[in-house]
Amino acid sequence: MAKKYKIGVIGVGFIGPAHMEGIRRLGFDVAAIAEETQELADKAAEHLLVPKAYGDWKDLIADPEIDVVHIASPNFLHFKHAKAALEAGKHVVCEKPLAMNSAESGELVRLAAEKNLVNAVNFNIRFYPLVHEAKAKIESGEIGDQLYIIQGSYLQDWLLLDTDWNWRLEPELGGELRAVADIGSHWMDLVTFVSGTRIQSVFADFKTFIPVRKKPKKKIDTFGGKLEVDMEYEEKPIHTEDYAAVLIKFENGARGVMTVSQVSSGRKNRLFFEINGSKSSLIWDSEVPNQLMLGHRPVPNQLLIKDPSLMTPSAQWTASYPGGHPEGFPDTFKQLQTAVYRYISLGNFAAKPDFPTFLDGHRTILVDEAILKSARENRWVDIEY
Ligand code: NAI
Ligand code: SOE
Repeated sequence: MAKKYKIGVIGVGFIGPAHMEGIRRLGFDVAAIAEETQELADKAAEHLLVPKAYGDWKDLIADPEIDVVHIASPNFLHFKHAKAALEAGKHVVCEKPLAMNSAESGELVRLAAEKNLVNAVNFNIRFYPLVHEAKAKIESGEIGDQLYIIQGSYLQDWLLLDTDWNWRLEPELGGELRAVADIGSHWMDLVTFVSGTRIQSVFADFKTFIPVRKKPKKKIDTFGGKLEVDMEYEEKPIHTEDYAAVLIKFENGARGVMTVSQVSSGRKNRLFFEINGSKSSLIWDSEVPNQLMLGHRPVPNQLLIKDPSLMTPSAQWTASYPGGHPEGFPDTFKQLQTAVYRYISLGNFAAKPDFPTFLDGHRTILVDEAILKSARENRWVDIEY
């Protein structure tokens, strides 16, 4: 019988509980959580029904009962948390972006390999069933021998107003890049996964539409950062991009463009991609994730509604429910973790992982850095993997 893993989660704000839900759906125990203070940890543990609450993440990592550490803290802490967990001999599932820069992410890749520990980055969007199906269709040649154009966007509106606030707006906490690293990282990982080709060079244009924002003096939640009447605030200059457009050349010769924005009214959390091949096209929208459009020239277009019996065998496992039973955002966490924990259970860490690893997280950061350089220097920049 498979081992019943004991898992520790660091950071249980917005997304930590989504990790926990996935872990519990697989039948494993969330044995402990860690938060910024003991008070926050105790409160969250009571609410989320967790037996152990740590006010210091080092104690969670040192806990001998914990087999795997999930990291869902703000970006600037990922490197510190992941490094300590690996040094303590724990497998790690870390949120994106893996680290604040490629020096850090490269060190994590090397350390995980040296310690022979399983390492995953939570690029969860890969695990919508029809995303796996899109990849299978490209691999089978259904879209054509050649991919011509890979384009799309990731648009949100939760930072539209100057009264919207979150730690992601502060470079020391979120990183030098905002929209690109926070949501563009998902898009770039996704199209690389689906198309099977990496980004070779980039030309970027950035804009910060809201140069000064009102930062509330009290702590507020992700996606809940609305300044309330009478709330005290301070004015903060903003140095990270609200919007970016990035022209892309892919290694296989395809061309593309990615648009990201956190100030696009009406777009709540919409990742969109369209891949045009020499024969057909694939079109997918994360806000309607159970539909994949297949675009054709000589015959009418098709709309594939998620249904494992209509999917390619290699992609079928990502759909847990039959056709007509939609799967959504929380299911992607469960499926990514299914892949990770299956791999841990099988114990052959020389095998190719079927989930995003620290190497994928590192490569995305290398692309992020090239995008930043391009925007600053107003020129094409190649990525050196
Ligand atoms: P959040 O601010 O809602 O939650 C972060 C939590 O970490 C907070 O509860 C905070 O108190 C806690 N924390 C801060 N310092 C800590 C410390 N020293 N020790 C332990 N806990 C500490 O942020 P959110 O939105 O949950 O994002 C967390 C991470 O997850 C980010 O890196 C973000 O990029 C990523 N994310 C990924 C998503 C995905 O779909 N893959 C979705 C949302 C976030
Ligand atoms: C905020 O932009 C955010 O929570 C990102 O950090 C996540 O990665 C994305 O999945 C949803 O939006």
